[in-house]
Amino acid sequence: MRDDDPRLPSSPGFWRSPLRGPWFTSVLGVVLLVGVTVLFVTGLVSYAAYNPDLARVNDQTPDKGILGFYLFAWPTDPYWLYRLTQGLHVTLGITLIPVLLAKLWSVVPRLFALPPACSLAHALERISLLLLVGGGLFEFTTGVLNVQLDYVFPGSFYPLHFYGAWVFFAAFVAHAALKLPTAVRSLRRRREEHGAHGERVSRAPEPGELVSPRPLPPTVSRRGALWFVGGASLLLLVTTAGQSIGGVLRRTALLAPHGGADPGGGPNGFQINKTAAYAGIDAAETGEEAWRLVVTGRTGTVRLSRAQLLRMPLHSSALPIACVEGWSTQDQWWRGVRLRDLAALVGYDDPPDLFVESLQRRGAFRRAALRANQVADPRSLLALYVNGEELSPDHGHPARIIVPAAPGVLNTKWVARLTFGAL
Ligand SMILES: Nc1nc2c(c(=O)[nH]1)N[C@H]1C(S)=C(S)[C@@H](COP(=O)(O)O)O[C@H]1N2
Ligand SMILES: [Mo]
Repeated sequence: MRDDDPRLPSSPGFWRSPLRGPWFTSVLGVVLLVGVTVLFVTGLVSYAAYNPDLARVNDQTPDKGILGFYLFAWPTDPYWLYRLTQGLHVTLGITLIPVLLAKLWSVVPRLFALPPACSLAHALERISLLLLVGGGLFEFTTGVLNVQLDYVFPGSFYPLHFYGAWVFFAAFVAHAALKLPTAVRSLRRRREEHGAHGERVSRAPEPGELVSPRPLPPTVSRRGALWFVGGASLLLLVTTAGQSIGGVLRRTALLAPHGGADPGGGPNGFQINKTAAYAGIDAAETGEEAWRLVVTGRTGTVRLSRAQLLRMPLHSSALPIACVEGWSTQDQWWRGVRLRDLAALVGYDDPPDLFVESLQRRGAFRRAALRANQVADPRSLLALYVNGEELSPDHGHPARIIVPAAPGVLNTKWVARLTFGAL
């Protein structure tokens, strides 16, 4: 068998699409260069929003070590910050899927090229490509599975997606640095082939290894193929973005997950993540008789009934819920007791960090840690009402946390216990 036997994928003659070529690959590459960079940055930023460095409960990524070098105290302003960063992260990630697939398709002959390596430098380059392609597929797959299938890797999604992101992005930077000059050259060359009004001036065949030596007759132009990829991305965009915008546009989010719990209408009629039934919340524990909020701090522990909480000063704030999965609600009017007033009750004029525990006995999100700046914000509440009505069981009755700009997962529902300063 010879190396150039066109029946073998290792032979350039095996690959016959007339679309493959440096221009096609470069256009897709430049789109990904911008897109993946935005994904990486919004991903890191959204990770910081979890307070992963605050306590083991929020995040179990072990030994993130120097990879956590950039972590910072997530602000509470603007109050829609996480809604923006995570909406962008998820929506852009989904929108880029066709571009990623087209890019991989456009270079697939390279994957089979033999010999596997002709020099050490070449071997290193091919290993970096393995990390690039593997890392890219891994990040996109885990991201989509997490959004669509509701945490298939319970608890372990964060470390997987986080470590994967660093591997992928490191390989991505190396690849971009190596290939950008070639990409720019082939894009420029293509432009020079077109006159001032876009008419074709010359049609020299494109050089480069990606071009098939024995192409089949074209059924679509390269430009047409790009329109097709762009159209697929656009379709994903318009069927996804609605979940982050919320309100009536949520209905356009055909690809949004969680058709499951229908929030119904009325004041509590907005997106529900986990229902009370799912979380195993027993109505007997949440009733006026049984439920007590246990607040612990410097001066000891106090137990408050709902009636006692209602005698404290009540405040309102308009805040959204924005989930890591990319969906958000529009602003809802929450009413309840300020977290900093509860901190003052147990001896803190200057609120410290806060550890929140729910009535829920199992499940990843039954507890969360909030940072002092989040507790101190006057809009941060232990909410008892939403939009003028008592919280529904599914939205966390009798009381839930709501904090500006925080990821939904920190807005603990069915709160049972608040521990200030214990972190
Ligand atoms: N106790 C408890 N609180 C919880 C959760 C949970 O599963 N259990 N889910 C969190 C997540 S991931 C989100 S996005 C929000 C969703 O709030 P909602 O269902 O009222 O929209 O609640 C948060 N609070
Ligand atoms: Mo969430």
